[in-house]
Amino acid sequence: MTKVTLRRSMVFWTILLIFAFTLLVVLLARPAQALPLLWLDPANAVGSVGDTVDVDIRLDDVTDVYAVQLGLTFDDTILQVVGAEVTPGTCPEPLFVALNSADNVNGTIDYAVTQLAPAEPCTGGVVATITFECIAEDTSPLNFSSSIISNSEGTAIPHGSQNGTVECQLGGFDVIGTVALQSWVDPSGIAVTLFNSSGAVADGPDLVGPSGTFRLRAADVSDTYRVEASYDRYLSAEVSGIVGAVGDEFDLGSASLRAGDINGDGVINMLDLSALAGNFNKTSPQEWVTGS
Ligand SMILES: [Ca+2]
Repeated sequence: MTKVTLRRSMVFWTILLIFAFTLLVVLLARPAQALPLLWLDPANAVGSVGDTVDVDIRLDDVTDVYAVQLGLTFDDTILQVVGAEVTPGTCPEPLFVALNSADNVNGTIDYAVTQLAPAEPCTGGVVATITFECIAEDTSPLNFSSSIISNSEGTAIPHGSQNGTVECQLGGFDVIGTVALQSWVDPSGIAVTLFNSSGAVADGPDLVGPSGTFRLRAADVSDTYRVEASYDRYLSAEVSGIVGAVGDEFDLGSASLRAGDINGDGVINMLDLSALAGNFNKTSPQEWVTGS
């Protein structure tokens, strides 16, 4: 091999190498083609127990859509689908709904829909809307179990899918406060109870500790509540007309129960006073006399 041939060969390989490198850079720099995406909006929905929460099934980054069939699973101990079916969306236009059912016992949703000629193919949007009712405080996964997207030629469109969750939080509001006993340092054991407007116990009775503080849960913001604090030999105290919005903290402040209801009949009168007066100046322990 002559020197000239060798030099030409080196030049050739160098050029080839530069070309290959440039090609690699160009290929890597090219933006990735977005795959059509089937997803849930919001991906992580939040609702209150006893209330409903809407989740859209969406299809985006797609063209030429004519039909969709999909399956979803959810936790039926946390969520129920209102009406046991979903609300059809706009893509595909629900011109023929082949399947629309939610199984609230097994936690499954099945939806199949297609457009009909001469409707033009759609280009993404809301496939359907699910209205859930939150029935327990917890987070349910919301997972695609299957999905087929078809174009106007009846050919499957490759796509990705993104699962989501629905979190059910306790609705309602907290009622807080502090209770004490007149002439006594330790309020431990005072019973604090929250009643709803029907007079039923909504929360408690909670027995307070040495701090005297309490926190009760009013679950229904449309209701009006009453709190009562009681302790043996003391007059009870109450606050009524308690209302609040979700997440509120209703502070009742502090209350001191009045001492002296010896016979526990809800009034301090001569009966209590005479019982007390009859024992005036006596000390413990008294003689153990049965029936006295
Ligand atoms: Ca009394």
